[in-house]
Amino acid sequence: MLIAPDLDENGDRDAVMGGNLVGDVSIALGNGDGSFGTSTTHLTSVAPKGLAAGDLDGDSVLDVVVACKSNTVEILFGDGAGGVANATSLASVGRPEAVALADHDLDGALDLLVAHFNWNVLRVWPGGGDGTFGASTDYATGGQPLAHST
Ligand SMILES: [Ca+2]
Ligand SMILES: [Ca+2]
Ligand SMILES: [Ca+2]
Repeated sequence: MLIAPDLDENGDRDAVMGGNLVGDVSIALGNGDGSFGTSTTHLTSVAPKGLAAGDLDGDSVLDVVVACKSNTVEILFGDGAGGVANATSLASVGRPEAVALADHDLDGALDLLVAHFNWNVLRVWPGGGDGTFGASTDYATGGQPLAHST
């Protein structure tokens, strides 16, 4: 999985990649000329699959959400300089695979939508807008959802 948000807000896209075996996320900052600088790596739970970027704590800096097959959803809060800090994690079950950020309940704060492959469930955590999440709600899906878009 690879996404390309502008994490350090310099106007060019950066690469965020999940490392399946070790359980990590690599961030390579774009140089603005099509090349990338040295990547930095952040450990996560094993088998990160889904990635999404959005501002979850209201500081106007993009944060990265990682759905790990080992039943956690991890939030890496961006520091605005291309790094991430103060990671937090939400426990889940049923092999989270795909993640999206959208304001599902239209309260102005991004919510976390996670498709679970083994469980046939879309689990939605309502975002508080300050980096916290409320109690999740589950929605039944078809068999083995791998990805969804908003
Ligand atoms: Ca950038
Ligand atoms: Ca943020
Ligand atoms: Ca919301």
